[in-house]
Amino acid sequence: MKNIVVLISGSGSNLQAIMDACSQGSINGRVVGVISNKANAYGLTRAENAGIATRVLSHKDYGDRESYDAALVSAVNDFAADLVVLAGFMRILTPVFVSAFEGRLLNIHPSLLPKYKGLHTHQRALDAGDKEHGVSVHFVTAELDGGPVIAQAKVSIADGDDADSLAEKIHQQEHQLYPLVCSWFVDGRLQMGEGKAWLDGQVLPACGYVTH
Ligand code: NHR
Ligand code: GAR
Repeated sequence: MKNIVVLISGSGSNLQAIMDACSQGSINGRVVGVISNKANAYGLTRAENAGIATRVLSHKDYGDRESYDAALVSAVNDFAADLVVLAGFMRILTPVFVSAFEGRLLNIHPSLLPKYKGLHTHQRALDAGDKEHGVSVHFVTAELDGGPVIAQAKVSIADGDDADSLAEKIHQQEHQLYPLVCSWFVDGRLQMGEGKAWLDGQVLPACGYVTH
């Protein structure tokens, strides 16, 4: 059984999908700890309801990003993590954190990377007049939203869609895609090497494994 630690800042619906996939046996692992930088994140309640240990580490209690990240490294290590999953975690991580877990650190980002790195992706896709949008799971590197993409799922943008309706469509895809990628990792099928993502010994294309 592999130990998964999930970092959140908010609702934790992706955390829920991963916990559910672990209890159903579709991920060969268990969520051993959930860490939030926000004390009021609803995802903490989800974890408590599932009997999973939680920790709040507020970035406001640290003088700079590096000292926050050092505390975060030791919190994750307290859980003996094999895999670290960012699921709506909203703090940019410095190399202090990234280098401690590189190659076993994943993020889900609500855009078809390399489009729309950073925040407010749904509104930016709408403002650009895009006809499709989507979600990417990638290995986290020091470059924000710049690590190798593992998998993407697309959604179509219809007339009348707004940022909220897009967020909802994206969430539905995320809840399928993120547990799938986590299962690949804990089964030893997924690696990062030479700056690329590898699945079953094959380099994945730049847009990752594409569903749909
Ligand atoms: N850290 C590194 N080094 N690399 C990545 O790819 C990361 C990362 C940390 C978080 C998630 C990311 C996303 O998927 C993520 C990927 C937060 C911000 C941000 O600007 C940007 C991207 C992501 C997460 N955060 C502000 C900050 O100053 C705070 C914003 C807030 O609190 O609302 O850290 O989109
Ligand atoms: C997800 O849509 C995720 O892609 C996005 O936040 C949402 C979290 O939802 N991540 C980011 O924007 C990272 N900057 P959740 O808390 O319900 O899992």
